[in-house]
Amino acid sequence: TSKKHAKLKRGNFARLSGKHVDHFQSLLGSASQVLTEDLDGYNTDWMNIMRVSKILRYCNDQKLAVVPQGGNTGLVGGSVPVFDEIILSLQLMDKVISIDQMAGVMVCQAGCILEKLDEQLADYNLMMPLDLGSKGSCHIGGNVSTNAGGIRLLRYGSLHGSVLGVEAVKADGEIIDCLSSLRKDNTGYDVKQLFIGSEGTLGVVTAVSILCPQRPKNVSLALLACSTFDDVLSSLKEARNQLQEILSAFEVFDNDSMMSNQTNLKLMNPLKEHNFYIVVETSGSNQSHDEEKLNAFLETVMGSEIINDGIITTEPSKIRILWGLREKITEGLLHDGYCYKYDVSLPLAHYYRLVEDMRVRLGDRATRVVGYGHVGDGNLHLNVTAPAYSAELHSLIEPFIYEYVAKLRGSISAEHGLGFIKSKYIHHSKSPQAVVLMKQLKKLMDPNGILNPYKTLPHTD
Ligand code: FAD
Ligand code: S2G
Ligand code: ZN
Repeated sequence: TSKKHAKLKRGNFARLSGKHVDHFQSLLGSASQVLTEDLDGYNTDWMNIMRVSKILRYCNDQKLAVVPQGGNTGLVGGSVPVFDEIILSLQLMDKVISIDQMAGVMVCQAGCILEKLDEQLADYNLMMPLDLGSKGSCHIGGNVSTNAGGIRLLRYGSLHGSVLGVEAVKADGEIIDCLSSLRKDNTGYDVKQLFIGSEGTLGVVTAVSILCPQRPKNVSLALLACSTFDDVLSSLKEARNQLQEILSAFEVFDNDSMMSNQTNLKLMNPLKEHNFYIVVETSGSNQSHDEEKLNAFLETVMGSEIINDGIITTEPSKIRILWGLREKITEGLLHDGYCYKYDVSLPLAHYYRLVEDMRVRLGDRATRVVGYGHVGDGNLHLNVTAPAYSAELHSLIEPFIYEYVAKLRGSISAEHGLGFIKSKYIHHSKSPQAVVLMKQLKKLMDPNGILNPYKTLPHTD
């Protein structure tokens, strides 16, 4: 690993020894074979909050660096060691603690898988307030730690709003119990917010209390197509105006993304070829009311030729297929060879101009330059693919893209976090004073710096 990070010096952390492993085994008791044996099928909840606390206290005393790990689906290198840090997996802390159907609040352990939580909530007519393409593997603890966004943020907001409580363990083993389920509690600083989005650098999240919306009675999905990005924005404006509270997702992807789906994943484009495709999802409780609003919206956008083509369905299996065209873009692009991934927030007027400018800048050095994402949140996923990694192509993309975004006062990481690969670019989106304050908080909460070192905060200066 040190070759990978030639320039980066390993921090002065201890090296794991047999003495350390013996101690961990003494802490884990009968569960200790988990340390050496394959975790699959291991079905006893061997790790509880006290064990996490003892493990961290020991690591802190011994100056052993630790990487907290959830579903390992993060995209910025935050959940894997940089040198020889110990991985602290939460995957076996996967219990739902309570579901209050009346209040619409669920409390669960950090290692619960997002998709499984959503399935369990269905029995209570509730749902998770977030939905990501990685839902089959990502953990709620990882979602909270990355402040994950996803396709439902447009309707249900950020985890900074829907997470009501967090239980976490600090580097010294101290348990911070903020596992409230109250909607309103204005007593002092809202310290749980420190663990939301801090990517495992301030504490290990062990449990979450989260507000779960009512599960919609009917969902409709429209895949629309148009020629210009201005048409996309006009459709967004019209959707907000006419669909209002039933609008549950509004995603865009360009034809280059669609071509990658078709070529690399053999997915079918149900429409003719167009420059842009839009996924509009409505979720409501009254079928006829919802249909009336959706039809009025479609009449407006198709009638005024903003939209040239489209299909609509309420059939769950067809909805999944159409969502797949958007959610599988990530997977398809990897078939081109190497993928440079960027997840930025931009003012909507510049949202797609960056893709066009990047295409001109890279020319035929790139296989594909695609733009897709949560346009309703101003969040663009710009991906560049090539047959293999090339330092020359990389240097044409970075720092150009970060400077471009910074000039427009956008964010160089809208939802994926900074992790290891983007931490050094934090100054493009945060003021020097803010970065100093972050470092002071880190020093206060993790004085030995053992939690996820080299991540989130710049490790240069
Ligand atoms: P991991 O990858 O295991 O960890 C992520 C970070 O959180 C690391 O820094 C890790 O140290 C820390 N961490 C994990 N668990 C804990 C814990 N219990 N306590 C403290 N720190 C912890 N992200 C989005 O925001 N929106 C999307 O739409 C989206 N779509 C995706 C689609 C695909 C196909 C893929 C592969 C990824 C996508 N992601 C998306 C990125 C990723 O799924 C999210 O960042 C997710 O929240 C990571 O969860 P995880 O459990 O896999 O965390
Ligand atoms: C999405 C997933 C990862 C990527 O599809 O919304 O967040 O950047 C992304 O392709
Ligand atoms: Zn995304």
